[in-house]
Amino acid sequence: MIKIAEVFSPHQGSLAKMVKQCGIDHVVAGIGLHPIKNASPDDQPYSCKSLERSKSSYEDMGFSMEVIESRPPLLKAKLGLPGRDEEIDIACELIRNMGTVGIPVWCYEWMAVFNWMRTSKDIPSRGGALVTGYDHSISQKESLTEYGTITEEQLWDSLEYFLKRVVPVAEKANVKLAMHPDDPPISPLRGIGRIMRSIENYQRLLDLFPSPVNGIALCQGNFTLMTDDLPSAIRNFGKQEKIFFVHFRDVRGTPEKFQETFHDDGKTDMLECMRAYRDVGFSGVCRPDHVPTMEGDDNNNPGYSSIGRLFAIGYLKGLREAVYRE
Ligand SMILES: [Mn+2]
Repeated sequence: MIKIAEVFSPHQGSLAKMVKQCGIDHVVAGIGLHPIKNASPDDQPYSCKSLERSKSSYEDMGFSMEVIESRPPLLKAKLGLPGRDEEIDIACELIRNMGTVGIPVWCYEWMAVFNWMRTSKDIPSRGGALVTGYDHSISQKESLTEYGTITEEQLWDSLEYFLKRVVPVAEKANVKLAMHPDDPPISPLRGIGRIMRSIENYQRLLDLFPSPVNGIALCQGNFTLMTDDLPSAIRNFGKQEKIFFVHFRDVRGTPEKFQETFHDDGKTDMLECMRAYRDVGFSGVCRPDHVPTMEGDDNNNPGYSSIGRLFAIGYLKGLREAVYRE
């Protein structure tokens, strides 16, 4: 059965309690992984010792640590710049140590320079709840970055270089590599190409290294902008046993102009998506992603309102119960 999780740091004790009260037993770790200058190997945040400590902290709060969703710096690796080998060394070290400590999935991404991009983070949605949105006509008005133009082929080359080193390490460590899509799934952004933005490109990633550890973080909010039939895409990748992790969220609109929504208020047939995960036998982790900021919460961390998460967890649990009882 699909597992439901939430993402938080070991320091978010109050949120962890709320999540626990909703009956959630799994956690996606959002932990800092930036190398610390002059620290001993054991004190690096990606060392076995540090990962072991995080895992114990989560266990003390009642959660098993199933996924790491943060990354050490990979900008040079993505842009193919000098120094990339040192960055990749650290990624390999992280993966090896995840294997030793027993954390089965690493969610990474290949968005260079920008991570998820929005043009507004306080659009009033249902009942005045605040959501984020993206409008390509606005973001395109901004100039190129200091990195100039980065083509999609450059990114495919750097990704191949990265995976050539990382996949064998992940295979040996038995850690799954779950590629998160580009958000928004559109290319280029201010001159920076984006490659993980279509169903075809995902298949290209899978075919590049046909390994049991090379797979997908299926962030529904992005995938549903790549296709009008998300349940079929889930069935397609699920049958190939390539879905390693799921982000459960929804949007309304197109890749060029969309806004996020409550989980029961977007363009996607969420019930049919849950049926698809069930039918392909997906037994990995799904977490709510980007929730509206609801009354009573501030909008300091758009997409991650605590109260908004409670609605999402409840809705997700209800869908799961309905589908697995059918
Ligand atoms: Mn996501």
